Parts: sequence; structure tokens; C-alpha cells
Amino acid sequence: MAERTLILVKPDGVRRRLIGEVIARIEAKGLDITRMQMRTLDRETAERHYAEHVDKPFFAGLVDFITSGPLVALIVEGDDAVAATRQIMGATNPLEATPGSLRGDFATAIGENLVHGSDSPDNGEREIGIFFPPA
Ligand code: DAT
Ligand code: MG
Repeated sequence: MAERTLILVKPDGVRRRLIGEVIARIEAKGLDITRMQMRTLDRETAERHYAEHVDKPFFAGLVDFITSGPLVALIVEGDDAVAATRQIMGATNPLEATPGSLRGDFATAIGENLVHGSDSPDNGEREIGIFFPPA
């Protein structure tokens, strides 16, 4: 089913010059990038984006990290875009992500795992609304 998801190349990915690598893999998979934006998040926007994690012990560190420099936000569209992009990204913990996935190939630390992808179509629409609000 055609759906939309929000993908972020997180600040570690931008610092490490991996924007192109992430985009290349999304395109190679056969998905469409329909919007793209580079920006540095303020804390309020980061806290909205990660609202589901507000009670987790790692929340403050997560907000510190995601606001630590520019990131690239993408709207990705295609059949089963949520599951397809989560497959490309690999497991949250890079040490559990399979080789061939972005996190498996390029990251070691759960706190600096290169990419974000929405975990459901509903969350995708919610997150897209934060980064690309309707005019
Ligand atoms: P994902 O990004 O795979 O959807 P998530 O939604 O569970 O994973 O968590 C969001 C981010 O929070 C994740 O990409 C990295 C960070 N994170 C998750 N679990 C963590 C932990 N145990 N310690 C530190 N950071 C963590
Ligand atoms: Mg998540």
C-alpha cells in the first residue's frame, strides 16, 4: 500500500558526510523522495518529534544529540514505505542491525545511529506535520 514516512539523516550522518549514502539507498530500494530539508532543530521541535520517548531515561541525551547540528529531513513515499525504510535502516541498536543495513554498515552506538524513520504510517503523518507543516 502506498504510504508516506519521515526519514531523518541525523546530525552524526551529516557530520560524517553520509547524506548521499542514505539517499542512494532509499532510491535504490525504489522509493520516492518527495520533500527534502536541511535544518538544525530547536529543543522544542525535537521534543515534539520524540514525544513518545519523553519518559525514557535517554530522552534528554536524545534531544541533546538530535539538536547538535544540522540534519536532513526527507518525506519518502512508496509501497509499504514505513517497513521498507525500516529494513534499509536496520535495528535501532547498530550492533544488532544486519550488515547491509545503514545502521549495520555505518554505526556502532545506539545513541548515534545515523537515521530516523517513522515506525507507523500514523506516526509518519504526525512527524511529517512537524517538519513540513501545511502552508
Ligand atoms: P528507532 O529510531 O529505531 O525508531 P526508538 O524509536 O526506539 O528507535 O528510539 C528512538 C531513538 O532513541 C533511537 O534511534 C536511539 C535512541 N535510543 C533508543 N533506545 C535507546 C537506549 N536504550 N539508549 C540510548 N538511546 C536510545
Ligand atoms: Mg522510533
